[in-house]
Amino acid sequence: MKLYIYDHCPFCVKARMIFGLKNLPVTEVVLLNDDVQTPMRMIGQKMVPILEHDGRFMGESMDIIAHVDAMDGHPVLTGPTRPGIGQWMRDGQQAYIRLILPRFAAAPFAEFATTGARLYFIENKEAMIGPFGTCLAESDTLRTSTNTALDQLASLIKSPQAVNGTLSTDDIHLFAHLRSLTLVAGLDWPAPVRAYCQHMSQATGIPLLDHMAG
Ligand SMILES: N[C@@H](CCC(=O)N[C@@H](CS)C(=O)NCC(=O)O)C(=O)O
Repeated sequence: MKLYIYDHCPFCVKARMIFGLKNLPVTEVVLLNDDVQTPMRMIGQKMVPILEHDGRFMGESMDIIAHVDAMDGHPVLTGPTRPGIGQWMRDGQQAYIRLILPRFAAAPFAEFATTGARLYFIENKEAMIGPFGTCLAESDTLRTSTNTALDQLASLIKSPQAVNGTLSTDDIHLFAHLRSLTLVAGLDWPAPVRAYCQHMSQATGIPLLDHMAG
């Protein structure tokens, strides 16, 4: 199986997670961010993640996860979800987007290996949220609200192994979200949230982004 991704992309992190959690081999292929043709040819949209399996292509991270988790008859995402986890992510979404997009754009990800690929990202995302310079100027305020939210999340985490105690799709969404936030320098990570990130990073084989935080 091959998984076409961008390294920064939280939806791709979700799809990558299931392979790590199930210890299944997959070849990850990082596309350049301005490569429109390859994803268009595969799924008719300029969108990742894309799974290639037995000559067929599948888009949509959660479809890929359901497909891969069911493949061997031993699913790992068996636990119930809790509405509070999804709500926590939705509540912080605006600050999250404004913190992470400008930092994605400046980081040394393989999908931005060419200037054209990086510019493609910047132009597209600035069209969505406005100039990155404005977002970066708001960093202190955005960090303050995110720190408050991380404190709240600490009390929601039942175990470093699984936010609700047993692995579920909440872990897929939450780890993908938190991994992006590790690119933001100067956040105060409560110990339970940090332990959760570290455990999930190890269990999935997906590195956190602290080493390139800014
Ligand atoms: N619904 C899709 C969303 C995937 C998505 O939004 N991917 C983004 C990257 S994070 C993308 O490919 N956007 C097009 C682009 O960046 O040009 C899924 O969950 O797989």
